[in-house]
Parts: sequence; structure tokens; C-alpha cells
Amino acid sequence: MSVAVLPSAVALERRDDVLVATIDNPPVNALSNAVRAGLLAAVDTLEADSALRALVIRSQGRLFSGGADVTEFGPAMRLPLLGEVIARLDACASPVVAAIHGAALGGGLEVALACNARVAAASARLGFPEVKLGILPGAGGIVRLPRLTGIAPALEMIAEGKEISAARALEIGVVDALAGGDLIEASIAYARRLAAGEVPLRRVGALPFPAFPAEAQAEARAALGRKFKGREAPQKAVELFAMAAETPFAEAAEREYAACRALLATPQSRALRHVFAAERAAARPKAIPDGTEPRPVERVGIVGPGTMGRGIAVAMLDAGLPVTLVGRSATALDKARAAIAKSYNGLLRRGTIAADEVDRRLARLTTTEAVADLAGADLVVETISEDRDAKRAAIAAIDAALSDRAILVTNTSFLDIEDLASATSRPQNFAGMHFFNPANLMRLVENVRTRAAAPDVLATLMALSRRLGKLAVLVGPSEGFVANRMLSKRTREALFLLEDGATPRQVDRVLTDFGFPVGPFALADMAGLDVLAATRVARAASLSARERAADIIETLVAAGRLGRKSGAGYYAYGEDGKAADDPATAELLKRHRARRGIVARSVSDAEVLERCLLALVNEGAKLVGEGAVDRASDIDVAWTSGLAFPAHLGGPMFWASEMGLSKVAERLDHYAGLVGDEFFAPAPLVRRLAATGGTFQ
Ligand code: T1G
Repeated sequence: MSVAVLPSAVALERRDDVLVATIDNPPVNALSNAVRAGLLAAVDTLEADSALRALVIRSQGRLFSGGADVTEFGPAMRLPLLGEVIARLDACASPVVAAIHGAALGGGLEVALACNARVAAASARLGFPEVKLGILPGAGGIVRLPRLTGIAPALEMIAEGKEISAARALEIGVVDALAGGDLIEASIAYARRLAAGEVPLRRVGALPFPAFPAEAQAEARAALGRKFKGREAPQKAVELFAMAAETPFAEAAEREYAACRALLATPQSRALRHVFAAERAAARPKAIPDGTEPRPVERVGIVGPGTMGRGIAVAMLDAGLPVTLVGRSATALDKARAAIAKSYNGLLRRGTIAADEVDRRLARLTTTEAVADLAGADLVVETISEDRDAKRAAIAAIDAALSDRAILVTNTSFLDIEDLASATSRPQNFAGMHFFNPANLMRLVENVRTRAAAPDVLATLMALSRRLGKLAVLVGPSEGFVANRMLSKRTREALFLLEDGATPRQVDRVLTDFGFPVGPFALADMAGLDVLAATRVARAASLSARERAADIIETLVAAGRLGRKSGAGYYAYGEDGKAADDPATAELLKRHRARRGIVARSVSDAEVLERCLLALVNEGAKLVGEGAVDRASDIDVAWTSGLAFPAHLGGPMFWASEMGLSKVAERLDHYAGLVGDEFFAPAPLVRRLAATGGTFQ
């Protein structure tokens, strides 16, 4: 056996008559320039040596390949391009086999599809995540995958970015075999069978492309339009599938590549790639020095069996953690356990989880009325109601029960977290973990640093969030943190707009046309207006005089309109559950304006959009200026993952940067004149960036 290490990220090794090429490009084996060159060298070696009968491509590390190197995306890609590598693999006279472990994604899967066969480890996953970056496979994914699977499964993978398991890949023909034992040995054996003619040698590009009739195209377009509102790439995928069905292979491959390049230059792709990078940057907060080891978390406690406590418990149980749930009464705890079991039963009915797995998760849940039972917990989440004195008392009691190294976090939404920290004897072990409802489903967690919190405590929160499958942003302590603090400014403007003469329908329509799945008033009706009214009471001290006077929610509640649950709120809800405009709301608004001495005027859609969004952006700029977040892109992560800001617009700060900060400042000045300085005077950071021509990025 001889080993030749090329000056590239691909090592070559001869296993008798089979050449094994090993991609080694940490952390995700992206197909960087050195990998592409290495793969070409592998094909050269194979073709130059008649003693070699086949090539196996495998990878070192966690996964086969995460695809093209996104850091290389730019106007000029360095040669060789991936397309050249793919074409050489495809044209190779001797068999080539891909040995897939971990995951084969994007360009990584395209490399595999250009091989004659694919052998996968049973745990491997395969997918085309390009669409999440606003692009599409550009190196043969579109022209090859449907030839193996048919149209529908390929569209799911390419236009929706759906990842599949190795078992599913075998079922739909994407892989040829699953390796029971050693993947490399199985792949080498498969390559030898191909070389010996025991298994017919196939080139995916030579298979017929399935028919894609016009009606099926129209259906796919409509379904994707509903599912991915406003997104260009999924629609483009349908167009390219249709093109590939009618175009000779080589020409179709060229057109696929050109389309991918064109998508790369779109604002949507820039925005989505910004979000991808922002999510990864958020994982490295400045307050946590490199190399800080998180503390081990093996057992968690949750105090407060209400909605949030239950959701957090499910998130922990789902991640394999044993949970001790503490409540004040057996009745409350029984209710919580029943609710948790019910949510698992829902999954069971839908077939997304196995019965024995539900049993295992529920078996990890212990309920108790005794705070002392938290003694063995490594981390405890306090989720009792938002009442300062009650929270301080609960926190002091939990603190007394915990060991010296245990971490205590509060899930408060808007109480002063430094004040809560002062209720503990070990403030270095105290911080915030602000989950969103439903806590087991929402991706965002705001981890809140307090002045005294130890870096390894913060590192533990970040690591735990990741283990829960969440996206975490580390934020500073301020009222409402990032998401709710900014959202409250949009809520304020939405209410002021109603006072000025807009209707709930207009505001909701403008924001859903922008790309939010639901507008603020339809959302308020879902949340319950009584709940929102209570929040207004709790926050009264920090509301401005005009906000306090804009008591539309209180007026609606007084009229018995609590939102969806009472059949009417801003809208009226009939049998069909649809939100209908209600003359009674219009009448209440009219009286409200009369009482406040406001003369209704017609408000343009542009004004609605600018006031709602610029109010967010300006508050975001204040958060950045105060150092409450490390970078503006952390805000974009919070909004795209937690508050449904359309990711293809990049988040509020990216959106504002695209608009240009001098325009942002100019519009803020305009609304400061119209609505009031206290609401719209540009944040100092906006002024500075407007003057220097900078952006938030
Ligand atoms: N290129 C460059 N760097 C990448 C990368 C990539 N494709 N994928 C991940 N990284 C970096 C990432 O920034 C982070 O860096 C580190 O690797 C670990 O990532 C021609 C057009 C592979 C499932 O869209 O989905 O192929 O922050 O923290 O949770 O058609 O990364 O540590 O400095 O996310 O284990 C298509 C994107 C490209 C895959 C691993 N591929 N990546 O998840 O680790 S387009 C993708 C992921 C394409 C062809 C085209 C995930 C992952 P840092 P991580 P992870």
C-alpha cells in the first residue's frame, strides 16, 4: 500500500486495484479550491494508471461534505470550478463510488451524483440546502437528481431544501446501497463489483429525465408559492426542472449553472447568506472568551409548571435531559404532566415519534412540590409568573437549594434581571434564558448576561441552547431584551397608526405583503387582548404618555372583545375561523379618536410600512449603540428566527442597510416631525452611519 499526500485537501491511497481519495477539509469538508483540485488529481491518477480499476471518494471528519465553500462565493470563482470536477467524474471510464457518511449536502451531493454509485452509512443524511441560501444546485443536482427519483421527491429536496435519511435515499434511488459495517470496505467492495461487471455501470446523466407536464408544473408553483411566500429560488427550481425535461443533458447542465450564478447575485440570496453567516457569528459572543469550557449539564430543574415551564420541559426532555418540574400544588403538576403527555400523543398520532420513545421521554420527567428536590440539578430554569416579589422569593429559595456550581436562570420577559440576580447568594451563577412560546418549537432563545455572570455560565447557556436545537443570541440586560423591546416599538406604531386613521386590516395587509406570516392585529387577537392589556398594565411605568393614552386594547377588552377566544377582537371571527372586518371595531376606533381629539386622515401603505419597520430599526440601532448585542446581525438572527421577519429580506438591520442609512435617517427625521421626536429621533448610531456612508453590517 502506498500513500501519496498531494498538496491539497484530498489524500490518495491505493488499496490494491482501487484508489481511495479522502477529502479532508475541516470543519465541514466544503468543496474549496484545494478540494476541487485534489479531486481532479484523483481522476488524473486513476486514468493514468491501468492497474487502478476504480475510485472511491470518501471524507475524513464528521460528514462527507457540506457542499460548495460559501466563503468563496463571489464574482470570480477560482479554477477549477466544481462543474469541471463533476464533468470529469461523470466522464471517467472506470467506476467511481461515493462513500457517504454524516451528510452529503449541496455540492457534496452533486459530487456523489456524478459518481457511478453511492454507498451510504445508515446514519447519513442527504440534501440540497441551497434554496435556504436563495440559490439552487448549480453543479448538476437539478439535471441529475430527478433522473434517479422522479420529479416529486427531487422537487421536495431541491425546491424545499428537505433533507432525507439514508434509508429514504435508498428507497427513492439516490443511493445504491447502505453499508451495514465498515463504510469504506463496503464501498471498495461495491466499486470492485462495478469494475467486474457484476453490477451494471450507470451514469446518472444517461438516464432519461422524467416527464414534467404543464399541469404538474402549475401545481408545484402554486404549492411552493404558498409555502415559501415571496421566495424566488423555489419557483426557479420548477422552471429549471421543466427546462431540464426538454433539453439535452449537457446544455441543461450549463443552463442550470448559469441560473445558479444568476440567483447568487439576487438581493434575496445576499440576504439569506447574511442570515446564514449571522447565525454562526451569534454563536461566538464577545463575553465568552475563546476556549471557555461550558459546565456539564446532566440534570435540569424547572420551577413553574405553566405554559412556558411545560414548553421548556418538553424541549429539555426532547434533548434527552432528565427534568425535575417543581410546582406549588399536586393539581398544577398533574395538569402540567397531562399537558406534556398530550403534546407527545399528538406527535404519536401524526407518526412523527414512536410510542416507546414517548415513554422514554416521559419517564425522564419528575414532578415535585419540594424545591429541595432540585439539589442534584446542574441547571434550573425559573418560569413563574412575571411578578417581581414572587420571582425574587422563588429565586432565593431555588438558590438556597442548589449546589455551588449549579446554574440558575430566569425566563423573565421584562423584569429587571439585575434586580433578580441580587436575590441570589451566587450572582456569578445567575443569568437569563428567555424562551419564546411555544418553547419546545420556537427556535430563538435570548440568553441574557448579567453583570456578575461568569463566562463559563454563559458558555453553558449557549451550549445548552444548541443542544436543545435552538438558535441562541447572547443579549445584555434591558427591558424586553432584544426581541420584545423592539417588538414593543412596532406595536406602539401599529396602535398610533390606528389612531391616525389606518385600519387593523390595512396595517396587517401591509406587513403580510412585506412578508410577515401574520400582521400585528391578527397576532394580537391570537394572543388574547386581555393578556396584552395585562402586559400594558405591568409595563405602564415605562410607557410614554401617548402610548398610555392609546388604550385601544383596553377599550376592546371592556367591550368583551378578547380576540379569537371570545369570537371577536380587532376582527370578528365566524364559524370558519376567518378574521372578518367588524364595523363595531371601526365604531370603537372612531369614538376613541373623538375622545382623544384626533382627526382621522388617510394613511398611505408606505407610511404604515415605514413607521412599523423604522421604529424597529431605530430601537435596534439603540441596542447596538448600548452594547446590548455584540453586532447588528445578532438582531437579524433574533428577528428571523424568533419573530418571523422574512429571512429573504435579511432581518431588520440588514433591510435598513440595504435601504441605505442616510435614507433611513431622512425618513426617521420625517416621522420625528410627524409623530414626535420622542418616538422617531434617529439613534446616534443611525446618524453616525448616515454621515459616514456606513451600514449596520
Ligand atoms: N462553506 C463554508 N463554510 C461552511 C459551510 C460551507 N458550505 N458550511 C458550514 N461552514 C462553516 C460554518 O460557517 C461554521 O464556521 C463551521 O463550518 C461549522 O458550521 C455548487 C451552490 C454542514 C450541516 O448550504 O448547513 O453547494 O462559524 O456551525 O451545525 O450547488 O454548516 O465555525 O467559522 O453550521 O455541524 C450548500 C451549509 C452550499 C450547507 C454543519 N451547502 N452548512 O452544521 O456546524 S451551496 C450548505 C450547513 C452549494 C452547489 C452549491 C451546516 C452543516 P465557523 P456549523 P454544524
